[in-house]
Amino acid sequence: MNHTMLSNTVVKELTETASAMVAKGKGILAADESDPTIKKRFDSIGVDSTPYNRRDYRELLFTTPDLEKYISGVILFDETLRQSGKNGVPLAEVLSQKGIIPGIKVDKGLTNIPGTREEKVTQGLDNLGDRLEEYKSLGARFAKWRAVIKIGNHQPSRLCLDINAHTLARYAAVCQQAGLVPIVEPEILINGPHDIATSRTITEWTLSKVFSELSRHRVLIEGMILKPSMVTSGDEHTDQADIATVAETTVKAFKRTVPAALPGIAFLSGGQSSELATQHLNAMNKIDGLPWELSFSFGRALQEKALQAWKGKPENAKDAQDVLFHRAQCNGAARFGEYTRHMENQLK
Ligand code: 5MM
Repeated sequence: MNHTMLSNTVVKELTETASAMVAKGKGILAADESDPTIKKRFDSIGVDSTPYNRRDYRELLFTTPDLEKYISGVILFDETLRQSGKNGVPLAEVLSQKGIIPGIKVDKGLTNIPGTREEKVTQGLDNLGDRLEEYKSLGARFAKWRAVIKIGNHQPSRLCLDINAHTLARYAAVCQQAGLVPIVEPEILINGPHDIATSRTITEWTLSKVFSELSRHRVLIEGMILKPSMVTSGDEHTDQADIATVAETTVKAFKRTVPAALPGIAFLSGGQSSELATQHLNAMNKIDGLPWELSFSFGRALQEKALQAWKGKPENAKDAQDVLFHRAQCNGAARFGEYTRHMENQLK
């Protein structure tokens, strides 16, 4: 039987938090870039990646007026959860005061799997329970763990999928025991010359293994969120599948492999342009009879344009916030299948 070790109170808390994370018309902002990733982002606008600049940038994002209309939760990096804004209020509290749920990335990055051609497994299970207790005391109500699967010549290997599915399920079970909702993120990279059919096959294979392990580890499906890649052509494939095909193929693959008990699927953007990620989400939400909420948990597709507008200059803060608000609003509309290209010209 599932989740026998969780008390009724914890089951209720997990279920309610998970549903709030995928509330209609809203999605999750992924702002949990690790130090090397945020450095790369800051390099692109010529800003030094210091703790102060990272704090200023993330405070700017979180204090965007009315962000809570379209953003249900924010994924933070360890450093950010420990930082306070300029007025001394912890950034996690800045979010909770707006009704946005703070969450925390708890994985510790990737390492090679010996015996494979540089396939990766995610690290961070050691002492995870203790770390979660601390994160909870700092205000986090959900967690995130990202596994990375690469499509290539004879890749992913069975070993890579087995290890990552097992690790994701171990992480999810430990989170729920600590009372935090796990976001389970098996990212299938967009990189490569593969076609959309290959992407669908690998997605179905991955998701079926992940849910089989989640069930084996007695994870409460109603108290978790899945954060997957959309099913697209590889970015080097010459004949890119169109928006309708991506939407239909993605929904078909998920219907085959994802239990209806799951409250929601919050897609990552994975290197798609901001507009295309929104268009794909919108097209999926036009399809009738979906058993789960189809939402977003974008990093780049929400932040890219705001980062470019900011450029590290305090006088650009308002413009950057307007741009973030606008992207969140477009994705909020896509949650109902009501986004139109016309909305792109309606930046305030
Ligand atoms: C925001 O980026 C997250 C952290 O990445 P690193 O640990 O590599 O620094 C990342 O997990 C992100 O949450 C997902 O990849 C979704 O972001 P995108 O940009 O793909 O929507």
